Amino acid sequence: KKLNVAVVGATGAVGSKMMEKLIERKFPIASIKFLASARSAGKQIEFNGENYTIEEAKPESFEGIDLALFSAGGAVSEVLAPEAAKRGAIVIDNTSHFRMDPEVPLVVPEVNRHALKTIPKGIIANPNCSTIQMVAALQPIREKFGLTKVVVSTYQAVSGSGVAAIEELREQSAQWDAGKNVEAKVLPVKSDKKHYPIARNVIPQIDKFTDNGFTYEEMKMINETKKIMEAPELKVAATCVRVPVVSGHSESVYIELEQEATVQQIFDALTDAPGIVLQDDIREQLYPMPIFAENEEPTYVGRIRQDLDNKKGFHLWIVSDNLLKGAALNSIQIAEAMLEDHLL
Ligand code: A2P
Ligand code: 11C
Repeated sequence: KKLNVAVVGATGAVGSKMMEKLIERKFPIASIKFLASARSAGKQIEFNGENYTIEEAKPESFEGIDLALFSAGGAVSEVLAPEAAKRGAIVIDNTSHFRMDPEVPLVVPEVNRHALKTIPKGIIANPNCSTIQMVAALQPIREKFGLTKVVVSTYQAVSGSGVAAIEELREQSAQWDAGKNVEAKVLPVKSDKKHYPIARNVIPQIDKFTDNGFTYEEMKMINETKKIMEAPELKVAATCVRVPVVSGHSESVYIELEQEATVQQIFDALTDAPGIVLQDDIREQLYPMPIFAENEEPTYVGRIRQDLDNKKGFHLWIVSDNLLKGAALNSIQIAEAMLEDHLL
């Protein structure tokens, strides 16, 4: 079966990776259109050796579309995802807008593929990038030993904040090297009051602050993990930090299991787990890093250690390309799973 596909936000950091993955994974496409804002309408975009004209995303753009991949920000999804669904498209939405809606499945296929069977609104949410790689790595461990607690600190790449943040890091690095003033306009959050340089810095703020002192990014990791794992009782805490890396989110994760386990048993649980590559040999100084993960599909896990005070406690280091497994790849994998299960 071939599908009529629309990519919304085609000019963005995630949209362009979606295009790459559609080609690389030979996704069955009958027709495809590329949508963005009015600013891009009329410009040419290349896909699989052919030129296409970018169109402004409007409700009518979705007539006849079977699959709409959204990555143009929450405000665009809020308005246009229901319009696409109303016209019969299945929407896979990369923004946070619908994720906590009980009628919208929030899916990482390796963890909760079964949730794709019921799509009351015609909309499926793709989780936050830092959540996806964490739950993908923890699920195989959880299946064997149970999971009661997760404490994570992230080291997140600037591409998570879009094309403008990637450019900002490049410009600031050049400004530093030229001995000029470093200008900050985008990070940590474009719409927040203050901006700080990311070049030669780390910023302990991703997204705005909520009323409880955690940021929205931290609350996304907490709430989305519980929803995807269908575990409201799971204890989760997160501290999310931006680092001057272009692509590849890293995470230091402490977990507590229901049952005692050994490091070897954790290794065994992760070996051959879908989408996971164990990268853990300290004698060879082998551990996951963004430079290994960039442009790669797997989630890499290493530095696995048993806690020194708690036999049920383990420390892990998890790295994945935030634009791939964290966004574009996971979205395409959702669509592939639906095709396989005859749901699309
Ligand atoms: P455009 O390039 O026309 O602004 P990123 O996350 O990398 O910043 O990319 C955001 C994506 O969302 C871009 O493709 C951008 O298109 C798109 N976008 C932004 N605003 C709108 C809008 N109002 N309607 C449709 N697409 C939009
Ligand atoms: C970041 N995780 O790295 C964010 C980007 O909810 O989809 C994705 C935000 C989201 O900035």
